[in-house]
Amino acid sequence: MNDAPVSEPVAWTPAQFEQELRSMERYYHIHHPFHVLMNSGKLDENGVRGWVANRFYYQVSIPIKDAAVLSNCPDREVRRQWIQRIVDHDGASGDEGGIDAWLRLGEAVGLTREGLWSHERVVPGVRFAVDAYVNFARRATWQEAACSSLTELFAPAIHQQRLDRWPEHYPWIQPAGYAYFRQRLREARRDVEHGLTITLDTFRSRAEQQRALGILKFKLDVLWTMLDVLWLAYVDHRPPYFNVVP
Ligand code: AHQ
Repeated sequence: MNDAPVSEPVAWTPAQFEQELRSMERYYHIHHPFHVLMNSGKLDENGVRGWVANRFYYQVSIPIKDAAVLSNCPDREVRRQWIQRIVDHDGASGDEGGIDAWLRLGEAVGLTREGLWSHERVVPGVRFAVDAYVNFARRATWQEAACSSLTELFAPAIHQQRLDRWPEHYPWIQPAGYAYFRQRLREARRDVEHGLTITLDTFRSRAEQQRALGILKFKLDVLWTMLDVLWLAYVDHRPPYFNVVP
């Protein structure tokens, strides 16, 4: 019986680790059938409005998530950078921020601000997925939560795809609604640089690096699951309880 200790696999170099993180793009929700349908112009108006209203719940949850990261982080330098994410969404004097831009997207697709804030269109599965992300950030270490935000490595492509395709596919959407996707192109790239530095610096052993991949997969699952339930509601026209209530 060979009782030599099983040696842990060698850690990836930072470049190899970054490549492994980027290889998770194959699970990104740009590939979900809902996004494929929406970004090829095949979603009806109610489906687009439903997506905007459900994603609003995600958008207003992001600053709460980022405040949880800050509350867990003892490093002033990290907090000084991370706090910008809250300002990007909540806005500050003179800049209404991403949440207001998303409200303008809502108005551009024919929704009202009051309706968006009421969350009346949010389906339970979207709420559960988003709340799982916020609660993860509350109980995880700030470095683990930073790692989970790295789905934004892949976000510029999906924002650009909307900007490139939606005006032609959905001419009924007021162009003012696209401001959010444009501003997010810039913000996502800046945020990812910070999140990637934290992740590459924190997760050093191979076991820690594998854990980081698992954390990223959890967040990819959050995004994918949101679209699973939106497919049921807006493509299959089987919203929750469709068969038991008139
Ligand atoms: O608009 C998005 C946004 O503000 C964020 C914050 C970031 C995070 O902290 O997890 N993730 C994220 C994402 C936004 N938009 C999504 C989209 O498809 O429009 C992509 C999403 C992400 O990739 O995590």
